[in-house]
Amino acid sequence: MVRPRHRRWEIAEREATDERVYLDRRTFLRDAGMVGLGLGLAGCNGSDGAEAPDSAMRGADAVAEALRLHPDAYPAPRNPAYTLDRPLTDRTVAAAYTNFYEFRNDKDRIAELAAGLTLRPWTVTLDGLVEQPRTVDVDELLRRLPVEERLYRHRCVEAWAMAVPWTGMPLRSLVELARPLSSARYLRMVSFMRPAEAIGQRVDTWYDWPYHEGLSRAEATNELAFVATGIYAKPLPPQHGAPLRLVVPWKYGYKSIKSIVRFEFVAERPPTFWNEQAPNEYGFVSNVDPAVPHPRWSQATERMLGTGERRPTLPYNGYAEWVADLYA
Ligand SMILES: Nc1nc2c(c(=O)[nH]1)N[C@H]1C(S)=C(S)[C@@H](COP(=O)(O)O)O[C@H]1N2
Ligand SMILES: [Mo]
Repeated sequence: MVRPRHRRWEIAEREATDERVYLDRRTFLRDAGMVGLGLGLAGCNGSDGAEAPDSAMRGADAVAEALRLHPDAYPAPRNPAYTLDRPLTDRTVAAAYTNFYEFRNDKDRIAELAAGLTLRPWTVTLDGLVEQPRTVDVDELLRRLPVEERLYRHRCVEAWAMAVPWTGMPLRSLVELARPLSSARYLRMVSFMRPAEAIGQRVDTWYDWPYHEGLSRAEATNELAFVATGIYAKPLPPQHGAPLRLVVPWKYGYKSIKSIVRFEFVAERPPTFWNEQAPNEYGFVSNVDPAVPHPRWSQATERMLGTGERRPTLPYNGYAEWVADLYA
């Protein structure tokens, strides 16, 4: 997405790559059960310190468990209000072409690396300017809030696009559960911080981890704003942002923060991950707009994943009817 500007005290790209190979090897040793036996590499403990509990699950096991626990959610009833003007993107193509900087700053092997992220147990904290801060387990959320399927377009700022079925709940239902105070004008969302499991968080130290994003309260409670727990009628695979991620289809993809652990209500507009990296390239609002080019490329058209078809970019990614009022 963006080549970070290295500062002098930061790790050189060459060393970073070496460490990534090294860490990949450690992940392999752990998966093979060798780290605990003292056969692994020493001196490489994650700074989060927390050892995963015995019930912890990762990758395909966690996905299978989510499916077993929520048979009514996958598949969920499709909400007919959201229709597509293009065919659905092939599931395997979407699964193989993902941005997830916690693992890599390119798209190679993200699925494989993200499979090492512990997905259960997973709790979400709802706090900040709320009546009563609370922490809920993601399975509890799925039991409490009705889930539905929605077909949405997705547009990355890199000019690729896809069309996918998400399963989840309106963000608004989560906001209502949190009961924010009237002083809460923005919602800040934060991803996990687990350098021991996410190689990018150890190696790509020039980013301000954990990944963090934000919406105005009006955006967060717009009916389009969605929290996905599934895709293609199955629980999210790790690389798509399991166990739950934001989907705001009228904005560039980087606003749709993955693997969220915290929803914090705040009074002021919060700093956001990409805006801090490159403020001239990535704004806070970041609505899809064919008329505003990225400094290095045009946003007038987009390329569909899988087919390579070029389509004109639509204002608000085609969702003006829902959201244009918010910016009038
Ligand atoms: N935590 C986190 N969320 C993230 C990202 C990321 O690197 N880390 N990348 C964003 C970008 S740039 C895009 S385009 C979408 C990609 O979602 P997908 O992999 O499900 O297509 O996730 C967004 N959410
Ligand atoms: Mo993106």
